[in-house]
Amino acid sequence: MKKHSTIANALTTFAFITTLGAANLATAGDVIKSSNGSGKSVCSTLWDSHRVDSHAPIGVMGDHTHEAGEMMFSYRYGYMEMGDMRDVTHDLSSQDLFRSGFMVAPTGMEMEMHMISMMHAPTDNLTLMAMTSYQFRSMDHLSMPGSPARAMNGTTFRKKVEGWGDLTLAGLLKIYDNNSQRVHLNLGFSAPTGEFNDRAYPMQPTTGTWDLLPGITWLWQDNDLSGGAQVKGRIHLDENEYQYTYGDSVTGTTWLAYRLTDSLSVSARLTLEHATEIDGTDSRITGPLMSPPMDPANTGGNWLEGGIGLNYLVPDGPFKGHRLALEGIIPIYQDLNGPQMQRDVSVVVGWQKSF
Ligand SMILES: [Cu+2]
Repeated sequence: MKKHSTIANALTTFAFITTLGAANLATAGDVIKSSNGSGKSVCSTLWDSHRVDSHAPIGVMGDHTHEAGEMMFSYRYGYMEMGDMRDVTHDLSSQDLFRSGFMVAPTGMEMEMHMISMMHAPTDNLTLMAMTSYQFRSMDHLSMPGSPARAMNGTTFRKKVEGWGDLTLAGLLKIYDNNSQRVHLNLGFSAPTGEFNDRAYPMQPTTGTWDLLPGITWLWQDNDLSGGAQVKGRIHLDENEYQYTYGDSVTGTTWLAYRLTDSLSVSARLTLEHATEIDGTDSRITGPLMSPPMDPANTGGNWLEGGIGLNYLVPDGPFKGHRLALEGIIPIYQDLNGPQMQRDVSVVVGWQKSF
């Protein structure tokens, strides 16, 4: 019961933020201001891609398109921490896991991603995007006290991996533009260029499969407010070299941004993600499942997260036009196919420059 009401609340909030944007446009759509007395630039209803808030919060990908001939380079650093184990919406302790037969309990995980991407617009309506990442993941474990397994008697240990992630290629196709609002389709796919390691499912920087990444993005601008909404999916088209397929997922994001000055905006975002569990089993895993992350059934779930961000556009000097952005993201609600590690805080920091 509680679970359903929480989802309902989340959806209501989600709808509320999106509607707020639409209502705001409806009331202030056609005003052309010559001065607003706050030191911010003159506003019109024409889309302004030089506004600091014309880019979404930095954790949102494929959010904007470019004008014909433009290029953009970007670098993002992402950090995510995961903590306590959870099954559905209940937290589980290491002792709970040992009691249910596992020999090893994960106690935390950290992920770091260095993401580089490039955008190029051959026309006003089509922007091409390429992105890849280099990732570090580490997981902490506690072995069961009194374990019969050698060297695993109540000890803690950390496993670390690193490697290249997959390559994402996308076409962002603008299908609607009335100056204050824009809509584009995200037509992307992911190629399995990343490297597998010898650890469990959550530690892999690659899906190992060709994935379709369809999506749609809506953007709007008003005098000092702006926002958008995006729905994106990930559909895995085949199975990877170890005979399994990560779960398909769909993510809905909506955000609002407020322009404090010409060079600084703040944002608030809500993201709801649903992923199904892994299909198949890693062919290298044989024998008993010592720890929950070794079980493909312990993947997928529903995550509702909220983010607060800052976008900064360098106004003058040698770095004029460079964009710097920061976003902190915290989980609001998680319903996991478990036992599975739950998300804690994430941070995304980024640099972008168009030419
Ligand atoms: Cu761009």
